[in-house]
Amino acid sequence: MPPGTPSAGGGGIAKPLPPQWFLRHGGNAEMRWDTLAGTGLHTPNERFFVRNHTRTPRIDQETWRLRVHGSGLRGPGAVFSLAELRALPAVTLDAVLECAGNGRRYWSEQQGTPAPGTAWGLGGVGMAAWRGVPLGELLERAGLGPAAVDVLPGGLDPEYRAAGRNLGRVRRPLPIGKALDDVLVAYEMNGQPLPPDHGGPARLVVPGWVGVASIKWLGSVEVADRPLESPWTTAYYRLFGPGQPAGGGPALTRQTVKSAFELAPGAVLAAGRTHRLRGRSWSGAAAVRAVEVSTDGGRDWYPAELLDPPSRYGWRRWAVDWRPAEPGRYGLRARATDLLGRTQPAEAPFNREGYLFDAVVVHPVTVV
Ligand SMILES: Nc1nc2c(c(=O)[nH]1)N[C@H]1C(S)=C(S)[C@@H](COP(=O)(O)O)O[C@H]1N2
Ligand SMILES: [Mo]
Repeated sequence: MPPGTPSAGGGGIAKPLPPQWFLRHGGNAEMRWDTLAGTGLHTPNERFFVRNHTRTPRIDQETWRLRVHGSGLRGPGAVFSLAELRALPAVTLDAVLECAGNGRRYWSEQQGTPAPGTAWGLGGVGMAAWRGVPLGELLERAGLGPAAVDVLPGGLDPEYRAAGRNLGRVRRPLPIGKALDDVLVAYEMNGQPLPPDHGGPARLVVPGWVGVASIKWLGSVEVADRPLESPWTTAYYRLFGPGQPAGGGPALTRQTVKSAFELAPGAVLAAGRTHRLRGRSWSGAAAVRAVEVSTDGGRDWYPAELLDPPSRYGWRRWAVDWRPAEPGRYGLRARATDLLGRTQPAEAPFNREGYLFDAVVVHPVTVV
């Protein structure tokens, strides 16, 4: 089928991007944390961040097909229409989706070691209820064989050009073990048909993994009896630099632990009053177990009140009361720990592309 025609939306994004909800980075849109308070546990679709390598394609739901093929299948494979997908047993899963570059700005702002690429604050993340068919179910129906090793989902958006080269359509392999574990082919987001900017009519959702694994506008899935690679596992989305093997680290998989305040950077708060500081924390590896907040430069830490039950792949909201006595500038800190004991360090080890910034972010506020 044709790749679809570009949409007319700003910077290739179809949905409106009101500045009170989004910060623009070229063709990407970052969610603003300061206006998230009161929106509920799930990020509303219209506020969800967008990360496009090129632009949001327009895809006709009637003619859209998902093709499953490759040497790891016993037969010729299978083709699914959207109606066929919707007729299969469905599951709904709360999962955070986060760009591996989320927080990249803090490599320079906080650690003095800038990294190239989109300068996301902490808004390259969102949490939705994804509904769809387990990828494993589709692979079984397509004739999954015992020799399958890797699975390569491919997008229908335009080919991606970088540094004068055409890298082809966005695609990124994942091991069969993960594919059969908890990966979804999602066609609904928060109870609505998957919006065009988020991969409609169907996308992959790879829970806990770097956002790039969750291929949007899914058109094909190759199942191979040998390891596969793509520029998104070789050139991008791996760690290069100090502490990494000479040729770079392995392809990124799980996300790290992070926390964000539902506050604007530089927010102004009144002295001598009690403020309810709110935020959210998440981890790619396990549910968040605890969140602590410091208002005095990281000397003392107080437990935040967790407002949601633990969620394997979702985030948890939290709140803590703060009564600043004295006017001045403060750096608020929030630090989460997950059920595996992973926590946020004071400093993140540098990597050249600036992925996986997981250090405690110092959130500046002014008390007057
Ligand atoms: N086909 C395709 N899939 C894609 C991308 C893309 O540009 N094309 N971007 C990836 C990246 S880097 C991220 S972080 C997420 C962003 O998903 P969202 O735009 O729905 O928030 O989609 C991933 N899937
Ligand atoms: Mo990303």
